[in-house]
Amino acid sequence: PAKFQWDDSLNSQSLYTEEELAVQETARSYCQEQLLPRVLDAYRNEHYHREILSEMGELGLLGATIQGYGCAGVSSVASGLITREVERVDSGYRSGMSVQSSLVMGPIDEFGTKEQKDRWLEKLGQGKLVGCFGLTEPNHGSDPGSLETTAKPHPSKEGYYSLSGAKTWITNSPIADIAVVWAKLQETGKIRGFVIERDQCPPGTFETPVLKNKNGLRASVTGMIQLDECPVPKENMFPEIEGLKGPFACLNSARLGIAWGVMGALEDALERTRNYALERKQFKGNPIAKYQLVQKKMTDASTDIAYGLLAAHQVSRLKDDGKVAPEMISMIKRQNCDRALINTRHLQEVFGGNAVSDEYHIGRHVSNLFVTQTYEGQSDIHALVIGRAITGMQAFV
Ligand code: TGC
Ligand code: FAD
Repeated sequence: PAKFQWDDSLNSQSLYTEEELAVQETARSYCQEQLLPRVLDAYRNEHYHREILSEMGELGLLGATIQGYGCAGVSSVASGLITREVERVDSGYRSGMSVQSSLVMGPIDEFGTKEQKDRWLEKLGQGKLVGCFGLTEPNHGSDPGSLETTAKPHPSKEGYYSLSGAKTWITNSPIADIAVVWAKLQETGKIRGFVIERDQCPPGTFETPVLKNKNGLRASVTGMIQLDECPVPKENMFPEIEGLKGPFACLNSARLGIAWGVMGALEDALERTRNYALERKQFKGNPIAKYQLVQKKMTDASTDIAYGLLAAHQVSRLKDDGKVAPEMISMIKRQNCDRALINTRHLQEVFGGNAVSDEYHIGRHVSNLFVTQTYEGQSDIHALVIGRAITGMQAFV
């Protein structure tokens, strides 16, 4: 019989192609050598090192599934392996990357005109420009269909819309050069997507105050987008896509990335717990790894990682074959985020008092994983998306 590998219990590695494994290796080396040494400082000081996006761009990690524009054009599995490696270090680093790749480059690639793609995709892929994605508003999070930000013909600038409204909890907004913003077109009442360029906005029309003192995702930067009659050229609107389908199409990719990413965070938590439990001795000199209750916590985590990776792999292959249903993505986003949060919370106990020190990294993962369970559709919302597909009845309203 084959030997059981505790760090890949159901041998998910055997499902990846040579190219996918090479991409994973590139991402892993970068993350362990370049990101891990920075994360404690970033987390303590709530500071996002902007240059990370440039470094990721140089390695081809941004917009990795996009064909052309200097992007890597790899499979959704390879892209998932990148997010897994980044989030093995920190969910905030994965967040900054996911927004850039899936939520900014994604819609430009999928819905943009040729001019829009030529203008922004390559620079975003290189990390020379930073993007953010504004859907959530102070009064509308789980229910983005009710958003209040409006776009109307600009009263004094021919060929421009005027955008007004507020977005909140927006990853990357304080450092963004461009913002993909979803607003209701006054003429039709339909949601449309706009690309706003910071350097084209008159003072006071586009502000992105930072949201400080977060107790999770501190290694990423989060802010608002405040729009006060902000003039946006008509050619910066995505031409065809209308309604919630637009933002949700991008969210499908980002949510798939999160389903992979959180498994990386849980894998890191398990590895750190195992190392600690083998070293730490209590009661007659026994390593605490010898005790049944400690072993069960690690068994639960290992099982959920193995199942979560297999499910993410399956849904990614279906996506690339054009056979994915959004509810499949809801299922793995919800399940993997919930299991990652619950397991890291249990593993945290193995560290005893040391869990309180950030140098053991476990508390950081727990705080981050609460956020992953909340953004891009809180877990209960995804439960209702699946429930609707099972019963044919929506339970949101
Ligand atoms: P509903 O009637 O369900 O749908 C309206 C229209 O949208 C279409 N649609 C989808 N299309 C593609 N993929 C999906 N996943 C889709 N889900 C819905 C749907 O077919 C319909 O199209 P049409 O042609 O009929 O108009 O809309 P609803 O208003 O009932 O929505 C309910 C619900 C709960 C599903 C939805 O609003 C939801 O998912 N809420 C969660 C909100 C959310 O995920 N926000 C994310 C903000 S971005 C973010 O958090 C980034 S964090 C990133 C980081 O830092 O890493
Ligand atoms: P609410 O919608 O107020 O929900 C609160 C609770 O009520 C949840 O538990 C929810 O499940 C429950 N609930 C709501 N409605 C129902 C219902 N019908 N039935 C049952 N339960 C319900 N957004 C962006 O657009 N872009 C970003 O880049 C971005 N980045 C983020 C970064 C961070 C750090 C955070 C914390 C959030 C970010 N978000 C972003 C926002 C995120 O998507 C929202 O926080 C999330 O969608 C939940 O919305 P809400 O916070 O308004 O919660």
